[in-house]
Amino acid sequence: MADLQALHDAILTGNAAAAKTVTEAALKEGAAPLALVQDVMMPAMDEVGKKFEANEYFVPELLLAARAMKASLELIRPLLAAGGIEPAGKIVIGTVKGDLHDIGKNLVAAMLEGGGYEVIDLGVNVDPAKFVRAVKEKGAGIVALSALLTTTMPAMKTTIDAIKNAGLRESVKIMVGGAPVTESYAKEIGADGYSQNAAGAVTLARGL
Ligand code: B12
Repeated sequence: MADLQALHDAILTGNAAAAKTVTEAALKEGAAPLALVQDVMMPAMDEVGKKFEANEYFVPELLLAARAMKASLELIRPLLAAGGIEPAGKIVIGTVKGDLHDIGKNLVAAMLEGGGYEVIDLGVNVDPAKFVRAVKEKGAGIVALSALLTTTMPAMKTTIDAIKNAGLRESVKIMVGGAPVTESYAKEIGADGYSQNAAGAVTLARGL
């Protein structure tokens, strides 16, 4: 039985090699990929965040933890994406301007791919104009915006406004998410939907 506490600890201590080894072992033993993410890895990341708030961790520790999480996710992501059957539409996704956090966004992208969507991932720190261009060029039906900082949440509104000003608001649905984002904030900025997590993002996209 793979030691899931070891996976938790590997992320908490930023040990990418250990995170990879334990993830490999757990998957080989039949662990559910999404459960590993939600029940082990995300709680470890939350603990990292708490240590950062308490001044026990600083940016280097955040970076190491993120690297360990990514090493593990590299193995998990293809499994999440493999679930899909019918092509359901095109989704443009990105982390908004000023924000470099992409672990959650990448998970959402993988789940949407798994849900049968073609996902166009614009990366991090994405300018509103780049979202507008991608919607036009790719003919996407949904735009998904991610923000992890309270200071970059307003860039979600700026992006929605840019889509409106380009005359595209009627042709796309916009969903938003990220740790500081709430349902009421989503409504306030004129988004069509919000989900707290990656699994919910697929259900949300279907609804939209
Ligand atoms: C890892 C990390 C980093 C890494 C990011 C590496 C990377 N490649 O992503 C690095 C070191 C670069 C970093 C930098 C900074 N960070 Co940081 N970081 C974190 C940390 C510890 C984890 C984030 C994470 O990956 N979580 C795991 C993923 C899976 O969860 P998630 O992102 O929330 O995503 C889920 C949901 O939110 C949702 N979701 C996400 N996006 C979307 C989109 C849609 C459409 C939908 C539907 C759903 C959805 O689904 C996802 C999966 O279920 C958090 C603390 C925390 N626990 O959140 C701090 C945190 C976000 N960071 C913080 C800060 C302050 C910073 C810095 C300003 C630090 C500094 N002084 O430089 C910089 C900012 C850099 C920038 N301009 O963006 C603060 C933010 C505080 C605030 N009020 O805004 C936090 C909360 C830490 C803290 N407790 O203080 N950080």
